[in-house]
Amino acid sequence: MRLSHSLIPTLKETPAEAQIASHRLMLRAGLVRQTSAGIYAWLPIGYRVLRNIERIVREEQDAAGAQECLMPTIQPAELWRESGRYDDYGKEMLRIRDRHERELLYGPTNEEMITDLMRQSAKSYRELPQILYHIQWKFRDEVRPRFGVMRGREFLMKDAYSFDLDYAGAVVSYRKMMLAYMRTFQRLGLKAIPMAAESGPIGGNLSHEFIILAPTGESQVYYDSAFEEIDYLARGADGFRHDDASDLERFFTEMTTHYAATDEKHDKAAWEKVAPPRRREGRGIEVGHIFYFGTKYSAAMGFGVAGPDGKQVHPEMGSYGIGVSRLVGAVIEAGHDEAGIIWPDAIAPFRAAILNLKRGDAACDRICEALYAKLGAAALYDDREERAGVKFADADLMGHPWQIVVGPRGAASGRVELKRRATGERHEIAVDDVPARIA
Ligand code: P5A
Repeated sequence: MRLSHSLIPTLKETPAEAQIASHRLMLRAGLVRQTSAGIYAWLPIGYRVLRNIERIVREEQDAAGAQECLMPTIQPAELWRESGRYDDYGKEMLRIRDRHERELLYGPTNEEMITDLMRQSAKSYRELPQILYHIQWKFRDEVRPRFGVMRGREFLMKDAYSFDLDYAGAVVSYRKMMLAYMRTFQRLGLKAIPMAAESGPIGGNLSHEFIILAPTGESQVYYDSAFEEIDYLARGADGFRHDDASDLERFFTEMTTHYAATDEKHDKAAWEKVAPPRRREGRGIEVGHIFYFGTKYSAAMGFGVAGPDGKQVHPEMGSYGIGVSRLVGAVIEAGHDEAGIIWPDAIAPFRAAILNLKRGDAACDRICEALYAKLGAAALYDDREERAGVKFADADLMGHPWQIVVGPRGAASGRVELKRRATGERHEIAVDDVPARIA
């Protein structure tokens, strides 16, 4: 993309409404703009990041054997009357009437709809287990939308739903998703701790939140410092298989041996057993939440399948959410400095920015155009008529992993400066070596 012809409205000033770093930086780097309270438009570079996160989430769901589908955002009220949640959900639910006075709602989650879809077709235990997921916009009319995309009213969620014949099967599905989540967060460069959590309005009795430690987080958390010492990132990824129940049990045990809980689930007696020097209290951002809730929806909505003995059984269910749009903010909270964002390579909007320090200089223009042609979609070419200082500041602000700085002195001898955003290291190298170095 050429910066001169892009909707990337970077701001020098800090927007007054933004209270936390990620919100400030998302506005300043031109990732998003608020269109109504808690509702955001994703501008080109913000949308690239959102799609990159979505891709990683999708790949890990697929690897765990979950099937992707896409349910609508608008749902009929009747489904929610069947489960009893239409009234329970209260003011957070956006209720809509169509021209025929039919009651609709903008979905805050999809347990009812997926249960309805399964009950229309699954008739036998032989069709189970199954896990379905989609990545779709949700609406919750939060009383206090804040911190930008972190607590929005419209937000993008990956929500998965598991159906099993019995409790033992449901536990396997639950652990499978937990493993997929640890891998997902690892690939996003985040250290997410699974913490015992209250299951809230989704219901059920086994639930974990995935928390990223950050002083600006909205959740109060308690955990054993073992989570800081142990390299959970490496463990989550390696050595455990999705398709082996005993492997999944070992994984689950490792993840839940040490004390880690959110405020609602904080168990004073269990906390006292953690050696005092290892006790940690802090704030965290909830980037994911998983629930086992048994037959709550299948029973309420009359979804049964024929069991092995021919008798009808209500499938055991679970649901598993990841805050995809919230993750954009969470990744920035975890990776930034005074100058701006520092994207992990895996989700950066562009691998590199090409900074043309002297437009109109024949050698600079030629080298920049050649690099841009070669790198294609991986590069953002800053071809604006701007001072070098502005280009440096914007590149740091936008946080591209690499900056390729093309100035007249080096260009004359076919050399450019390569800067790594995360470390600040700079090297002068030959133009021809650039693609391999940043690959
Ligand atoms: C699980 C999937 C559920 O809704 N039903 C389907 C279950 N869980 S949840 O915890 O309520 O939400 C899942 C994740 O979505 C993110 N999230 C939000 N992100 C931005 N703004 C919001 N207002 C918001 N509310 C929830 C969180 O990451 C949460 O873990």
